[in-house]
Amino acid sequence: MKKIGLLNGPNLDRLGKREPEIYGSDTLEQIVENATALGKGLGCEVSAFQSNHEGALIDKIHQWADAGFYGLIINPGGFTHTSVALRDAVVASGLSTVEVHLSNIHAREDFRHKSLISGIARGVVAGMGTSGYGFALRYLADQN
Ligand code: DHK
Repeated sequence: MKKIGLLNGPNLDRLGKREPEIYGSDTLEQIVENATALGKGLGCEVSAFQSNHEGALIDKIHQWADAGFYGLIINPGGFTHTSVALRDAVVASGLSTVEVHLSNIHAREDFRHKSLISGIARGVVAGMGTSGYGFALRYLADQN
């Protein structure tokens, strides 16, 4: 079984309540449930973690790398646009990484157009709502 980490950053624990017109009405719990079930069907074991704290996200990436994970699906939330440290952790992990955003960050405020993660990710999905997590998982499941 390929091990895949599903990492969600700040404020994504508020999904379902937070600006549903932008982020949709699904909760993070539903997203994790769906990804776990889809992963099983694709031969992947999905482990999920969310934190509002940069260091906790970085520690989890290190742990998953040390535990022999294959891939990482990451929605870094607001840290997308600010965190060199999170980018460095992803690079150091060697995990095959797909960046996911629920919203189309390129169609929003200028400060959201720049991602520090995109340049080191294998792929990026933005603006496809919660389906984006499924697309990322299918991609990672297909890779050798
Ligand atoms: C989620 C956030 O929390 C924002 O800070 C990003 C991203 C966009 C999303 O679309 O999932 O700018």
